Amino acid sequence: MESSIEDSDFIEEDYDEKIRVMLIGDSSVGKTSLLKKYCQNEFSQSYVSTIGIDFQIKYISINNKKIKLQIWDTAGQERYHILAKNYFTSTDGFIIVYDITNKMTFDNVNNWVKQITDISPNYTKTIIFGNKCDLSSEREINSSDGKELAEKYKFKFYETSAKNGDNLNVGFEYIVKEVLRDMSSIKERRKNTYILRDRRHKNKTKKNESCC
Ligand SMILES: Nc1nc2c(ncn2[C@@H]2O[C@H](COP(=O)(O)OP(=O)(O)OP(=O)(O)O)[C@@H](O)[C@H]2O)c(=O)[nH]1
Ligand SMILES: [Mg+2]
Repeated sequence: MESSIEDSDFIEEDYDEKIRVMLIGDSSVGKTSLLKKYCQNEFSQSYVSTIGIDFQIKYISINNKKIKLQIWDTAGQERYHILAKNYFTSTDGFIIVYDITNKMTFDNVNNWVKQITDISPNYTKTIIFGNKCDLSSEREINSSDGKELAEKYKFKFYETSAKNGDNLNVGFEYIVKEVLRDMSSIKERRKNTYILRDRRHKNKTKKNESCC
């Protein structure tokens, strides 16, 4: 389901900062499961592929600040990638997820990094999750390979499990802290994104006026 990213729904609420984080990665790596485990402490073995894009909200406290964390869950299926990319510029931090039992999803991390850097500004924060670390007997990617890949991009790396919750709190908190460290430039970027969006909207309205 497509969700609205308008800012007006945040105005009256009690929080110090709002931060938008997006989960990206191949189909079936566990993005939706990670979100469910982190937000609701629930896990299901059944697989329902995400259609389009969706988000959930979680309030957390970091550095004595109340953070409204909006976590976007994207679909791994190729046909929805363009939709997700539309939201990249308004995202503060990315979590690239691969499945430690599926080498192809690990190899594709490079493509996901490229997609982010093609569209998003340099100061966007990114980390990598090697998910399903509870399935050690099916492992295709060693921990050290995940770490090495992350180091190549200077990203932080965690092995996670949406099933038992391994490293979820620490991983999400890390990306939030990274975003908070850069909050002033992120706010500047947000302002510019809204100005651009507003101009596009006005141009559209003008066109419609002239044709009627
Ligand atoms: N054992 C184990 N299974 C997991 C884990 N995370 C996800 N799964 C399973 O992997 C399958 C796919 O999980 P999803 O969370 O739907 O994957 P997704 O990345 O959201 O997939 P798309 O929506 O298609 O992009 C489901 O059957 C989950 O139960 C995990 O950490 N451990
Ligand atoms: Mg999903």
